[in-house]
Amino acid sequence: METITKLKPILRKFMDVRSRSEEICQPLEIEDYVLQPIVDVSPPKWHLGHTTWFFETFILVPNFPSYEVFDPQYNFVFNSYYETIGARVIRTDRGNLSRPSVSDVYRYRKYVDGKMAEFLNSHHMTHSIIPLIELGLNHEQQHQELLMTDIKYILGHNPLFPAYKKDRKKETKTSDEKRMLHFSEGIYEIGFEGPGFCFDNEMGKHKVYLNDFAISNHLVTNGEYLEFMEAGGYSDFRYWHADGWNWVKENSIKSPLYWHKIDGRWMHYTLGGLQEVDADEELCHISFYEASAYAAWKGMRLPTEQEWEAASSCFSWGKRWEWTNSAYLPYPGFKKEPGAVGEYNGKFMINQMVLRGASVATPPGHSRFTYRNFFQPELKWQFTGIRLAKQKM
Ligand code: AVJ
Ligand code: FE
Repeated sequence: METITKLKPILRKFMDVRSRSEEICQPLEIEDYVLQPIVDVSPPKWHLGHTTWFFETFILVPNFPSYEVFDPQYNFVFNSYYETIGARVIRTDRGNLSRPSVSDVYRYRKYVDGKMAEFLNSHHMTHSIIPLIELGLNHEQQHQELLMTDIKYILGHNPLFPAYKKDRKKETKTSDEKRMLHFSEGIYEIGFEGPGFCFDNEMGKHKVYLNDFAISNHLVTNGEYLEFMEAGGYSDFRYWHADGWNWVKENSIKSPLYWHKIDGRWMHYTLGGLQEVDADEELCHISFYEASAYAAWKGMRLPTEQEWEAASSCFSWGKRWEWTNSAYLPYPGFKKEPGAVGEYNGKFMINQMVLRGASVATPPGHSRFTYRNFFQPELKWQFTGIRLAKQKM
């Protein structure tokens, strides 16, 4: 057997990413692995299986002739949305599966990891396959973030508010002095330019014209958002989009997700358990509708994704995904890859908003300033926050 130090870099990276997903699940009890409390939350067990299925389906089956699939039925359970790959369990039913069991899924991971190691050391592993492996690894990292988000939702909607990790340390607060950063109108370059990995939705690099704008160097805090709540922000239609206003009324929305008023004090569920809301901490878990309404109440707006990208080297980011005022659309010259991986991003470029940055749940090194995350405007279970912008007068 080779020693760890002699592993190929790609195999080392593979093992690091794969083991991280399992580490995230370490604090869970078996029962936590199976729940799907809302359609957007997938059971942790499903994330572990689906990311494994991705390597099996897109790397091993097409490229490793001796490979035998672990279980031919798994394709139906762990295919997320690839029409090219065929029929699958409907998304709302992911939480109704007691089988494959958690231990089956861990055995599946071990089997595929072993075969991937064999494959990466074999002559079947060629240079042209590297981008697909990078995609598989970045895909698993995206699911690591989703795992954290979904675990928080599962535990945070249990009436006992169990902590994910009791000794979880509190987030550090930003100490930068708050101010608006001013940018002059002109041509800016947007999009990814190598080297390294990026998703297809970040390509290709292109020019945009931006008018003068100002963007905040900090994120909105809980205390600032509380002022909006106490000023009646949730009951004044003037700040809301029509869709947002309907959503507030239909769902009786009154606060960010995980907030509870207990004995007259605002508490919120955190991965360390229920805690008092800290006024100085960056606000988290709000929808695009809320972000947008808050900005309107302030007499400002959200930045566009192009403004955000152009300004991003001048502020710190990475603790909250930041809602932008940009619809998730293809960049000029966007091309879908042929085959199933062409379904990865492109077909979702409708009815979603772009988020920029990264969050406390993002694996280190996974994001970059050109990264485009995207969700529907009413979703608030991701670690989302608000950065304000305005036109320079
Ligand atoms: C980029 C986070 C919106 O959640 O579907 C996972 C990530 N893509 N598997 C999503 C993703 C394929 C994607 N988001
Ligand atoms: Fe996926």
